[in-house]
Amino acid sequence: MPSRQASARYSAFGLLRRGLTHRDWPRVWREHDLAPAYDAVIIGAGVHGLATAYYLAAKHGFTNVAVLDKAYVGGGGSGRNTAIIRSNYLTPDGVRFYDRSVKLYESLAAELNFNVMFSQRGHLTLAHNDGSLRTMRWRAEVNKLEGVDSEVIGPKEIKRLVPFMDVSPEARYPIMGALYHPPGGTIRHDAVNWGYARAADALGVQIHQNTEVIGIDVRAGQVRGVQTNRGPVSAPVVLNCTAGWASLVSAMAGVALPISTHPLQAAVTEPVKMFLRTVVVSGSLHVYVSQTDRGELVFGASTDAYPSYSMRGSLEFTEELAGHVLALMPSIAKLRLLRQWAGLCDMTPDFSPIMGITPVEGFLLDVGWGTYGFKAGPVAGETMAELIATGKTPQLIAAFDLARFAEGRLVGEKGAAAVGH
Ligand code: PYC
Repeated sequence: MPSRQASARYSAFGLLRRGLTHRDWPRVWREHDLAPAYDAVIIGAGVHGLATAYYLAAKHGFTNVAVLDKAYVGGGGSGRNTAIIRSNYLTPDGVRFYDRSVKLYESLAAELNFNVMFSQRGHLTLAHNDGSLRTMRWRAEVNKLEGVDSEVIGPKEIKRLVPFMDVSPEARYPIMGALYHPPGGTIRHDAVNWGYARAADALGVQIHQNTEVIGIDVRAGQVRGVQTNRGPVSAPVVLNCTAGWASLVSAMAGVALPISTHPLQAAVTEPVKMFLRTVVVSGSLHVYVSQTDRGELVFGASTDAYPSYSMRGSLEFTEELAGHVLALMPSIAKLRLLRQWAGLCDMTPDFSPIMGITPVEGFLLDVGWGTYGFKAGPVAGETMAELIATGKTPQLIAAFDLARFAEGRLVGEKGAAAVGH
């Protein structure tokens, strides 16, 4: 929890006074000189790195921690996703893990004293053929066994939830059913990043923006620290929490990762009156959509087919997205797209993350987050903080270790992690 002093800085009275006078707003997180040594260095100031720093300080009393980012807080995947939260995965390992994240998100606003705008509006994954329907049933059964609220529903119930959807057999891609997951929904991703950053800062963690790691020091099989564009820093623990550059950063420590990096594009329309309450996903049509509180429709699709570090939008994406969306929702043909953007997705062979120890002692991983990283931020932070503080791998992430690729223990999550890949 934030300290009493920090809470006073953000009290309701303080908020009112500053709101009325527009003066004396405290910095949400501070700037610091880079110290020569820390107990732990976290690379990447996205939701994973910031959450790890926060839980290290809040739950384990570790505050001599630096979070380094080559750009700015939440400027990578944490600010470029479509902010969907859910736990309706396919494998028991996946379901348990993401369910813990949903639980942490449910109490996050109170925990951080920051409105993260979590809206549990329900999540629908449509099935347009027998194969998809079978996978939805499979997911629903695994979800129920793990205590997660999910069920397969038919066209009548879908129509009740999304009245404008054409659920008739005459639709171009008839909807045979859907996996309905009531606890799923959307969140305000920037607020989550800022909330964790503010709370970690208040507990004494140092956040260093514009601080690029350019080398990782390893001697006798043990990590010793990092080289940065602002000078060297020593630390017995270095955690790679990057997305997009995870394999390049790990290579600095001599650790090879089975990751290929692909851009994922998304787009948003002009705002219109609220008409879509639930999140709607169609794997077959490679599209997912939700409506924000401002009324914009946020769309995403599959990752670009080729590996790249480029974060630009493309006309091919817009054309394909429009075609797929209109097959599902012909009535929105006149809506105009306002913006499109891209984030980088580190894809692993089994569509599951890589978390935990590496052959280099003290060099830890929280990477390989594909298209599912934002929703895992809180649980990744909680479990990585526990690993750093106790030296023991929490059971919740044991299945996601790096060694699984060499030992043939893949966590086949493609049927639920992938949105049309
Ligand atoms: O897994 O829910 C998801 C997701 C949404 C956007 C990209 N992935």
